[in-house]
Amino acid sequence: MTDAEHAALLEGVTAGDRRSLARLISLVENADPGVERLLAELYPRTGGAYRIGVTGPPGAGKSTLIDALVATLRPRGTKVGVVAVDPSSPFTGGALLGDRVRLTSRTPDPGLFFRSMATRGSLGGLATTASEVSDIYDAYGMDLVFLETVGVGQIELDVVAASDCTVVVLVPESGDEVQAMKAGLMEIGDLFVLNKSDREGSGRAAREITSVLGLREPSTGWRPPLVSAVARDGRGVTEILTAVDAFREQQTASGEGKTRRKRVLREKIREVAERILRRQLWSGEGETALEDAAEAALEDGKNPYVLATELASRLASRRDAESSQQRGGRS
Ligand SMILES: Nc1nc2c(ncn2[C@@H]2O[C@H](COP(=O)(O)OP(=O)(O)OP(=O)(O)O)[C@@H](O)[C@H]2O)c(=O)[nH]1
Ligand SMILES: [Mg+2]
Repeated sequence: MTDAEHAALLEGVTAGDRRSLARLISLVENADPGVERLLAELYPRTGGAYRIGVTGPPGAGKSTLIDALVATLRPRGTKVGVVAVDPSSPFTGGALLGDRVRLTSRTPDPGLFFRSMATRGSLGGLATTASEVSDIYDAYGMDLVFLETVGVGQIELDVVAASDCTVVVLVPESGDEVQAMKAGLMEIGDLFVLNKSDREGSGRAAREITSVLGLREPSTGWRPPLVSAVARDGRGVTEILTAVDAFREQQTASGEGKTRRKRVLREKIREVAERILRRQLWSGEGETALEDAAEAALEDGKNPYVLATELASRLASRRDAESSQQRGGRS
């Protein structure tokens, strides 16, 4: 990318141009080598967007809930970006609840953007990519970012760990499982939603979930509330937004939000630094040396563990030499 293209792209994103937004997100997803510089230049524009992670068992209604939230938030003027990791159902942009709100006009809404990402094929580490996409939304001018992921594995949990507030969506059928889930989902939620409350058994499930939540030690002065919802009809949405606001205020007042933010930043810096190092390692002769090592292992029966150890120290000393050269060049 030329400097002019680079500048035009950044200009486009901060001016609210959707095509620039989509383009930059693609560069981040592909872990394009120039992307750290672009993100670094965007960073001063961030800080305005609140990030809400939405997780829970498959099919709990996470996407439907985000759609319902969007249908309530957009008419209020709140600008929303959504990142969904491996969604099996499409987002409607609130259009399903379009009887109440008209979001189905032909011109795309500049204050709403959805992006889906596949677990497989993300080159930069999924949690990092999701958090970088959030930064881009933030710089674009979004007020809220939703990160949707199925709460099943570590990668997914890492995604929500990078959010300011984590919403765990459960369904009445989860009632029997909550005891077992205590160690996982039940621990990461700042707010719990019992979706599909129109179904049988929702009262009992609500009591069970509440009792498990009651056991949780509110070490940070916040006891996660449970909100009953019927996402398909938009029921419970206002209550969820109120609870998020209350959490947000509590986090600011207690200083807990800052502690969390630091943890998120530490992980971000670690991940990006690792990505840069990895890219530098395998650039140029790194890749050739790797090819030679594989050849030696296969054809000459050399020990791959020994080869890897030798290669690692060669690459490390090459890096040292390069960086001292750079230092010398600059002074
Ligand atoms: N009865 C009932 N069904 C609902 C409700 N909310 C969502 N559903 C239905 O549940 C199904 C799954 O909803 P999704 O929003 O795709 O669920 P999800 O959690 O995003 O699913 P994954 O992304 O695949 O994990 C859909 O058929 C929805 O119409 C609700 O409040 N009540
Ligand atoms: Mg979904």
